[in-house]
Amino acid sequence: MVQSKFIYLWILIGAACLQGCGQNPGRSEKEPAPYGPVPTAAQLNWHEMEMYCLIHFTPTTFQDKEWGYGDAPADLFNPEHFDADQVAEAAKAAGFKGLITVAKHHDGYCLWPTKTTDYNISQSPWRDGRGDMVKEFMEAAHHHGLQFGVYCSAWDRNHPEYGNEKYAEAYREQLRELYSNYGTLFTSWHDGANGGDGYYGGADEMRRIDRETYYGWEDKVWPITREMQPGAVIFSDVGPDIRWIGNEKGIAPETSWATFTPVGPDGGKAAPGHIDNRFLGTGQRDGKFWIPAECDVPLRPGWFYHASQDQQVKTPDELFAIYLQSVGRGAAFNLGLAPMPSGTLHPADVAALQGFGRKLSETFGRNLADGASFEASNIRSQNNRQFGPDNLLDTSRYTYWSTDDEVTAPELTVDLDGETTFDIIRLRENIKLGQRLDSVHVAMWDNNAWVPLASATSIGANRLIRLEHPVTAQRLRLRLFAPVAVALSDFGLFKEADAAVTVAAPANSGVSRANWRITANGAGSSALRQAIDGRVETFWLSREDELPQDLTIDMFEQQTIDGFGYLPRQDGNNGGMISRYRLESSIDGITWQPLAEGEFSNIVANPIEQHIRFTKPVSARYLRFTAVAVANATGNRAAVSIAELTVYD
Ligand code: FUL
Repeated sequence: MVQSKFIYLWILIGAACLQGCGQNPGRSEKEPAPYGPVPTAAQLNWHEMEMYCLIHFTPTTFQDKEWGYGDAPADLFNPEHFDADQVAEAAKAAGFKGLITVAKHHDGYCLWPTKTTDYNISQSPWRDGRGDMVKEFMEAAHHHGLQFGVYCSAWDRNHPEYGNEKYAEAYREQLRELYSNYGTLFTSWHDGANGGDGYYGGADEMRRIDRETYYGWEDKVWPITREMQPGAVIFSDVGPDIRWIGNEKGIAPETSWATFTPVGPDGGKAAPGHIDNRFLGTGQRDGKFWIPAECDVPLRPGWFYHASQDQQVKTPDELFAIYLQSVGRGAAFNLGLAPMPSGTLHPADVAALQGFGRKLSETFGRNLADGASFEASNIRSQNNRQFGPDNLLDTSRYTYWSTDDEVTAPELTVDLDGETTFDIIRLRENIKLGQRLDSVHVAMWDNNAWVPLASATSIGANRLIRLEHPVTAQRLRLRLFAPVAVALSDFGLFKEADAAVTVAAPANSGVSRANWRITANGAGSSALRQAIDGRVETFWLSREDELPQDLTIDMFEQQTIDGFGYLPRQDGNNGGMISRYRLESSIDGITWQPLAEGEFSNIVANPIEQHIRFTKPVSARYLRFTAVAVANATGNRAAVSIAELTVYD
């Protein structure tokens, strides 16, 4: 008995010593306790990737649309020069770390030989019906050292059983196939667009589903992903691993927390396409789960290739600005790539990607803070070097400077190795310990005083602070505020490099609108001028009225034209956006010829100019543009909004 007490005492002393004696204690006993939710291993991998591409290439490409209706003949898809390697190589050159292939988009066409539907690649003349495009993209990704992921649209406008349990099970089976045959996936990507009108095996009708319950996301779908692809993060607007930022511009708000609590629009359970979207962008400081954001944006205005957008490829500078506002705000940058019908990326796209890659590596290739010395107001565990500020300059995201638990507002002085000119400051936390910092304030020593330089909230995995102008300094000071001990893992200074190339000729701005007369619903030219004033920020909003509503344009003289553009309002509100249209032309304003009719797909998430290309040039003086349906309108009455109307010759 006495002996066992003695042994027990020694064990206690030993344990206490492990915690407090010596300079190299067991790390886990000394580390600050994690704060709030923390990322999983799959999420850590995703954070480290920072950027990846999403490839849209289906029969919809061949129809020159953004959303296929599900009625394209299966053999329409025939990319004669398909080259997955060219796509992967261009993505790699830009510094992207992964490729996601749209294995099936809303048109329902499967790019792999699935057993779940005949509407798939085996019905295509491509590779004599024996091809597997998902596999070719996967092999190309791996060949270039990129991780691979899949997007399989839940909404299927082709499947005859869409809306009933048979399709819901077929969808889950499609995921099982994709999870079985295409290696280790880094993500399974899902969007919120589901339910609406479609071909549905010829039924050609509207099918609404209960977005919360139909697919069985939580009970049936996510468990398949977890079991078959445990390393994959699941993306959708509600997570569960990665959330949508809430726009398709690629931009996160300045403050964007990785923590978030998904809630349905009614306050109940959330599901993809069924969410209270107020906090998608900012996240929530007290969010219950680690669900960081992804910013998705296409390289061109649309997600699919349209020859009419060849002049509108984003430039390396634009891509860089997006990078700063996505990756630089703790989110991921998901860039949409769209092969041409031939099966490769347009040369303008490749040039933009290469230029962006060069700009990124020239800017971030060297940390200008290298060689700096630090003085911290506090270092955890009596200046234990394991927690010292030198960790800020190694390349690990997980070694860090930390303070004692009670020190939650420390200060760090940085003496740079000589006068240094920079315009980007990088900060990172060791997110394995959660998102701890409330804010960081940076000042520079100038004229014998500390001058405020920049402040930031929501640091997390990566925060890039872009200064308005480059500054030159030798001493900087960081003041940090957190509810707990800090765990800062990185400090970097960079100077934005000049763009390596400029791309894109000016876009066609359309025929002159100077002498147009335009009338609608009793409203005359003056009220409607905002729809043709050349200013994208103004828009015309009609009175709420029965649909359809039309307007007439008198171009003053007869012209030969081959296209029409409708730009929806750009103020962030989606009221009055036209989702179905009709367009007619006339020479005398009395007899009218039908020109085009159809859908403006994805207009709410991506409110870009909707370009209607005529099958052949048309001679006309008058045009009648009819709003047949308005997005999100309930019932048959709606107001119609128009930022700009353009006619192309
Ligand atoms: C959206 C879809 O509706 C678009 O067509 C596109 O695929 C985009 C990436 O996601 O939700």
